[in-house]
Amino acid sequence: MIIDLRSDTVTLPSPAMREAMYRAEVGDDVYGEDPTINRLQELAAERTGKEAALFVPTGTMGNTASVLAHAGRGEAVMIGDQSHIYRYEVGGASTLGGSPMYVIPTDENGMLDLHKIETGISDGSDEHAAPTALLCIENTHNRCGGTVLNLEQIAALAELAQAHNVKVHMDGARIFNAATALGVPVSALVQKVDSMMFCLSKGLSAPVGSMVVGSREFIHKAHRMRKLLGGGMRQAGVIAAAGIVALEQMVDRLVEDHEHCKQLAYGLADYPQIEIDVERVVTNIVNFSVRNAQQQRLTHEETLQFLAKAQEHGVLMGTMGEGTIRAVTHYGLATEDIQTALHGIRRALIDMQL
Ligand code: TLP
Repeated sequence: MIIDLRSDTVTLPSPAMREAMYRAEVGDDVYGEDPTINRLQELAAERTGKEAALFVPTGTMGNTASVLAHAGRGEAVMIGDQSHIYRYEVGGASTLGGSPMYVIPTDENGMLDLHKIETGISDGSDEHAAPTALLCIENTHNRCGGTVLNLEQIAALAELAQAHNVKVHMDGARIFNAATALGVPVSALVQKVDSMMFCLSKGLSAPVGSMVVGSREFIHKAHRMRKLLGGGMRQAGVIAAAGIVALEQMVDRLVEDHEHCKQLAYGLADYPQIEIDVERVVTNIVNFSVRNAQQQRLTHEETLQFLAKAQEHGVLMGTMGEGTIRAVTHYGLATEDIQTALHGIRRALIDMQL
């Protein structure tokens, strides 16, 4: 049996989702006539406390449509160097939108430096600099190990941006994990941002789909950008039906994924070869690295060998580069699976003579 900890994107739809997909009432969404999509969009807007929502096939399309809707050609997008939008979305803002990305460092908790933001914002008065239109933030933060931005941090970022007439977009692919960890409603976490994308297809376990939320006016623009990106989807109520189940039934169980992640982190911390900070594990992602007998962190090549060994022992994990390994807990994993995964990892360490 394989225990797949590569991502929460590997989750399979729940039986209730399959049933809902089978029974979904559908229509042509390009005419706005798919009742299931319309219901999902209303539900997403309501849960996040925003005026309107748009169903998109992927998180990447949701972020890209949002950035294109906020920032015009020649207007800069300010963004953290560890963010998903900057690292993993093929530079959409720049390649498609003609927006330069102004990159600032992300700290280890996914927070951006307020001073760097303030000094980096351009209001357009200097003809040498592209005026700043947008600040992008990420919550939870993927590369930082599922860390969470709290209400005060979000308020500080949003108020600073607003004071300079800069919009804020939140990549909230895992915002329900953030809300679970903080014990606050998602609506509170997005109240001060202009737009947010969240994924139905990660911890919430839907097979496909993400949502963009914001004001009615913004969603109208994002809709146009979705069209530009080829995202008109016709009878997609078949997949939106699973999204409704995701929002109605899969949010409250995220706490289980967080407990499993802590259990995994504490188990890993017992192995002397593993370098890990269990205190930083607050949601469903754990980052760690492996050290050899000389206390040196494994190189990228050695890390790949370790991951291949772990796979031989039934555990799949991923690498974030520079010797960092990522494991993600999710729906479909039981407490026993975490123990089994820990055994598999231990056997891989022994095989590698670490
Ligand atoms: N992240 C995926 C893949 O990049 C590997 C993962 O396994 O974590 N924002 C954040 C913070 C994300 O983590 C992801 C996906 C996205 C956006 C993009 O979502 P999709 O994959 O639906 O385009």
